[in-house]
Amino acid sequence: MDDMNLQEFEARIARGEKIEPGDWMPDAYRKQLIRMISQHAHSEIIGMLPEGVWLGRAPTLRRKMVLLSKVQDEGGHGQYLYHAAETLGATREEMTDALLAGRAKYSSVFNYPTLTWADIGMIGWLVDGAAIQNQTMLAHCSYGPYSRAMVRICTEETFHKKQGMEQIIRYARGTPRQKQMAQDALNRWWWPALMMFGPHDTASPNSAQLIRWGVKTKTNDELRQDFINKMVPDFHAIGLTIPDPALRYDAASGDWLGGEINWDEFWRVVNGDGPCNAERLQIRRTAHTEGAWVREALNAYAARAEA
Ligand code: BYC
Repeated sequence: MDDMNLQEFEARIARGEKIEPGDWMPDAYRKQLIRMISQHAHSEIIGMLPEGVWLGRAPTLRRKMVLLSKVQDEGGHGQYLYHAAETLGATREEMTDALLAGRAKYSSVFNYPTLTWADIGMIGWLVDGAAIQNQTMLAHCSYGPYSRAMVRICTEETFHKKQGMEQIIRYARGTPRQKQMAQDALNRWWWPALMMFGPHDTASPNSAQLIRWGVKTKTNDELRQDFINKMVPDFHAIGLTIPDPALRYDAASGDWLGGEINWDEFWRVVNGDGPCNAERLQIRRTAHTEGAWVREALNAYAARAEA
């Protein structure tokens, strides 16, 4: 019976149909999606922190309003994604507990500090840009609720990327000090942004299954290369230098080829030992404790409404 279900499931994916919450799905598909969507949700929530610390230090009212709106959007993305994971049987409590206990993963990039205002522009352009590269693919993924969440998220991420681009272009064309700030920010964020795409395909245990079942349609390395090819000419056009001495254009493939990512650093950060991992989790734990009264009030209201 399971074999027949599996055949039909794979045939549906091959026809480009979406798998919906009540549909039959292999247990491994459900587990992969819960893993990936919950990690993605945590990334959105933790991702509010590096930018959130600059809300009180934005240089103008306009910049502050834009940043506030972006950070709120990220919180909303986390909500859509937790809901998408709930449709697969994960509970919000389990996912939150895993994050707060340090058992859950979230994107490595958010464990780096934001040292200057230029980092805020660079996150918008580079980090949201990398996210769009990945998520435009996920908007076509085989699981309906995840793909629909991605469509909406990508629309908002496009605004995030544009506001970051606008800031960095302005700095790159500004005073020598502003240009240096933009360059320093690029130096800090280039490699962490490339790490967002995950390990090389040969070291990615999940990719084969995710590709087989239409969750991913491109590999980690393919997406990373597409991203590099897009970003290098943009940064060159505004006079910034990519912090990779090995970078060169390969006319045969049309690719910008670069040096190797520091994979020791990547795995250290993924496994909890990056510059800000402890701080990020501590802030989430404090927020969770301080928000206990809201959850209690909502539960009491729901219990009364049911009575
Ligand atoms: N960081 O087999 P692999 C945003 C883990 S937020 C940490 O290649 P997969 C934004 C991976 O989980 C956007 N961990 O995995 C928010 C796996 O561990 P487990 C964030 C990483 O799933 C606020 C192991 O390494 N985007 O845009 O095939 C402000 C082996 O990897 C990382 C998403 O979450 C990493 N960078 O591919 C601004 C997109 N890379 O679970 C912006 C959704 C790998 O086996 N996720 N690992 O223990 C994905 O597309 C994929 O899950 C990944 C990894 C490409 C990240």
